Amino acid sequence: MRFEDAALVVIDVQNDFCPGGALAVPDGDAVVPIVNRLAPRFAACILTQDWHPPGHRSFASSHPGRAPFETAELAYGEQVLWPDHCVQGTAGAAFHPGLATDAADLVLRKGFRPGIDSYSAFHENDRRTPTGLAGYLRGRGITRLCFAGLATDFCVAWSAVDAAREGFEAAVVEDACRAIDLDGSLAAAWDEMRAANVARVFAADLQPQ
Ligand code: VGL
Ligand code: ZN
Repeated sequence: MRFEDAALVVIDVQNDFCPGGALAVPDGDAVVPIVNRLAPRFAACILTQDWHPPGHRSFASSHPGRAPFETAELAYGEQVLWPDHCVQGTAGAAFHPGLATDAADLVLRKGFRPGIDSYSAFHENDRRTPTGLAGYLRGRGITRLCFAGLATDFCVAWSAVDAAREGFEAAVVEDACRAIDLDGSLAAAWDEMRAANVARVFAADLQPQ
């Protein structure tokens, strides 16, 4: 079985989000074999890559006196301040070495504007600036999206909710994701996804019948 009108969107499976990385998601590398098995079942596979310039405004190090995981008010609203991570061209920004990147049709980089973070693969955190992904998918006739990767409660959730708002049928493959879970952020993310009509599925649900 192949989902002809469906794409797997693999969010930020990069070294900095895996154990040993600058913003390590617990057990983050566990998604790699699951994603590699799922990707060939879809008509399209899209990888996103968090891709920040040095000194990005989402970095706590850009805000004197502030520490990682605090929040700050930026021009577009509240923003969590992160440890420096996924700096363009660094080993931390590279995909996990086990990820089957050759099978991807598109690598979408996000978070490259110095002053705006971009959790979602569709819009930057100002909720307005598009990344261009919706147009790409529509141009290919893709209507259904399954999301996997890191982290469930930030970039995966924001991407899936945006996808549903853009009119795509969206599902998150729960066991193909791992979360940061900052102060209840994982439960809040699932609540938001449910409210946005994002389906919650498991990799086994996507196997051939
Ligand atoms: C992410 C925090 C900062 C993510 C990216 O991929 O979930 N989280 N940048
Ligand atoms: Zn980031």
